[in-house]
Amino acid sequence: MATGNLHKYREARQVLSELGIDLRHLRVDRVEIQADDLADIAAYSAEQVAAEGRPIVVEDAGLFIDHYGGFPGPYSSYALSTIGLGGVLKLMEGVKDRGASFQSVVAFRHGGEARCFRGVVRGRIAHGIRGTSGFGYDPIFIPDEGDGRTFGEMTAEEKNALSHRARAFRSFGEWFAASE
Ligand code: ITT
Repeated sequence: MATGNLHKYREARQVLSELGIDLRHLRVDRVEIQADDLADIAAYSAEQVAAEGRPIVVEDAGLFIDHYGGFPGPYSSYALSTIGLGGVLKLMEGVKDRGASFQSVVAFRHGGEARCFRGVVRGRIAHGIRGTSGFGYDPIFIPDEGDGRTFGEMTAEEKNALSHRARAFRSFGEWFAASE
C-alpha cells in the first residue's frame, strides 16, 4: 500500500489480515492529482507507482459535508491543513443539517489498469472536538451506526467495524481473495 499516512495503512492492514491477506507498506513519493472523484485520484496514483511487478493498492478518502454539497470531499487534506477542525466546526455554526459521509476508494493494480472499490459511512459533524484516537477528522465525525461517540472516541477495532476505509478494503479483499 503506497501511502504517506501510517494510520491509514494500519487500519487497512487489520481489515485485510482478517481475510488472510498480508498488506505491506510501500514508502514512495507519489503524484496526487486534483479531481472531483476520489476514484480518479486513487486510480491515477496507483498507475503512477513503480511497483516492480508487485500488486499495489492506493487509497484516497475524504469527508463530504451535505450542507456544503460535499465539500471538502477530495480537498479534505487541504481543508484540514488550512482551516483545520476548528475551521470546519465554524463553518457548521448555525447549520441545521449536520449530515456528512466519509468516503474511501481503494485502487488496486497489478499491471494494466487500476480497479476501484468504494466504501462509505454516513454520519454527522459533532458540535465540538471529541476524542484523541484515530487521525484527521475522526474527532468531529459521529457515525450513524454507532452509539453517539465520534470516531476519535472509539478504539481502532470499533472504527474498523464501521468505517469507509474498512468497507472499501473489505470489498477489495473479498474480490482479491476470490481472484487469487
Ligand atoms: P495518502 O498519502 O495516502 O494520500 P493522506 O493522509 O493524504 O494520505 P487522504 O488523501 O486519503 O490521505 O485523506 C484526505 C484527508 O482526509 C486527510 O486530511 C486525512 O487526514 C482525512 N481522512 C482520511 N481518512 C480519514 C479517516 O478515516 N478519519 C479521519 N480523517 C480522515
